[in-house]
Amino acid sequence: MKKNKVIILIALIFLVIFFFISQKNRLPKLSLMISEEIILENGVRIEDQFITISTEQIYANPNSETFPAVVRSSGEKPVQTEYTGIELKYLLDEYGFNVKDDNKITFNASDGYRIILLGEEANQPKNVYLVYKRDGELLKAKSRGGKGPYQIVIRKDPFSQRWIKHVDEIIIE
Ligand SMILES: Nc1nc2c(c(=O)[nH]1)N[C@H]1C(S)=C(S)[C@@H](COP(=O)(O)O)O[C@H]1N2
Ligand SMILES: [Mo]
Repeated sequence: MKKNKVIILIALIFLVIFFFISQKNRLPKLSLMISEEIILENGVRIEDQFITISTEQIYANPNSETFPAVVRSSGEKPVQTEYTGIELKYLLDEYGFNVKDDNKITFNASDGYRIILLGEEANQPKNVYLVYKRDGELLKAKSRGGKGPYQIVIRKDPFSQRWIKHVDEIIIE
């Protein structure tokens, strides 16, 4: 009888440990919020559309590209690197949203950082990307000391203030 209780207790402890480890390794999802009345290609009309995109969907995105960039981190020398990501306008397009020049795009990060771009900037060819890899390695989440799992890279913007890290929400108005 007593032995059984001990076994159950040990199993429970393992379960709790396993639960916490799996929670810690879970990557944040990306939310897309389209807060404008839009009409999809199939004629469906939606208001305040809310879409959640999983990490798996981002990593497997067929529109992924790898491109070179120079990173200027504060207090360090510029570093030549390579990013892999999806051009923002193509990503939004996949979810039925065609960026217009006068759209306002707000990016929110898990640490409270926020930047706002105009649709115009996102529409410039090969300019605004949602990246998930740097030099071939997946960007780590903030909880694991990384800059990801997603970061916005604005190639035409040489200063990285607007290269928002840990993006978890994109709002289009
Ligand atoms: N989420 C988030 N992104 C951010 C910041 C921040 O504080 N939080 N700082 C910005 C600023 S001011 C700079 S200079 C760069 C710094 O990035 P790095 O030093 O990690 O390369 O990230 C930009 N993106
Ligand atoms: Mo900065």
